[in-house]
Amino acid sequence: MKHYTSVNDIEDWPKLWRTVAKVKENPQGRKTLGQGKAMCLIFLNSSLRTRLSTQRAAMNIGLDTVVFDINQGGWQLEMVDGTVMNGSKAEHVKEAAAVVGSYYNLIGIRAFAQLQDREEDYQETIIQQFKKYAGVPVISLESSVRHPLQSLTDLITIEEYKKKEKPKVVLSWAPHPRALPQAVANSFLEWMRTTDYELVITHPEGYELSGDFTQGVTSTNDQNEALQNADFVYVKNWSSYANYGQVLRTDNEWMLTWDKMQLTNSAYFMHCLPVRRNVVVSDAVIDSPQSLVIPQAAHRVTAAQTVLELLLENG
Ligand code: SN0
Repeated sequence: MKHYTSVNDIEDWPKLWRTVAKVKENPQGRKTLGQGKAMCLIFLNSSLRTRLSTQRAAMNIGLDTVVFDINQGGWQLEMVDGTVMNGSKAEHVKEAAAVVGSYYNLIGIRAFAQLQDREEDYQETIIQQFKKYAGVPVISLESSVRHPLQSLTDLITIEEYKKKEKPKVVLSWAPHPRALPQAVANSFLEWMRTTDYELVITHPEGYELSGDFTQGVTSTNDQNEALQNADFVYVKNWSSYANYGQVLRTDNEWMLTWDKMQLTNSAYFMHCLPVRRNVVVSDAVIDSPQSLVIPQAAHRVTAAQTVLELLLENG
């Protein structure tokens, strides 16, 4: 594996699963793999799980980390090649990425969608530019389009908790007061499509995701219908893709409640966190034994460590 920015970066699935199993069994099993090496985690946006789980994973394999909240103390980076830089941006990513790459063996970067210009966001410019200019492996810590560390976590969690070979997995939209990116949902679909699970997506009209991610996936605007016999319910808000970045409704009809959970096959509840209680999901659901949010979040370390090990093994 050369970079880790989407599901397509996985070259060897059997090896990935062998690594996941070893990391789960003994997280401290390869304490010297990262010795003498270091990773820089660059954040343009807030983080709790991604930052702390990646640092914890690095610790387990002896890899040093530095966190750089680039908005606090870094230069504003110009991302577009060929720009006349006479505005507010002091440094071009061409130099910045190359310099960080000369100091560190791995670079992680988080850059959320801006939700203003769809074409711009969907080019994933920041991650692409880092891949182009850093000269070292780049790990997405959530880009404008994807969140692959979260999706690997989700897959590991479903594999661990599933009670049948092909569980029914439902991705349900939920309300939220703010406009959120589509990255978690896009990425979840991209990863789930590599499995033979029964996958269903449900959302109100106007919340269709990009066809690149939903192609071939069963979709319905009837949440109750989707929830019938579900084994896993993955809830997430995203803003509109068609009316890009807009919040089309804020009523609570689509909140996941204990009543709705009764339609399912005693489904497990999943969410990437952070979650707005009693907006996205009711207390009764998230506080029930069917909620996986804490073990799911714990597997962020499993996923990050697996990815770091696979990248470091390459050289
Ligand atoms: C981010 C998102 O992409 O939806 C990160 C999820 C891992 N979530 C938020 O920004 C939530 C912010 C809020 O105000 O609830």
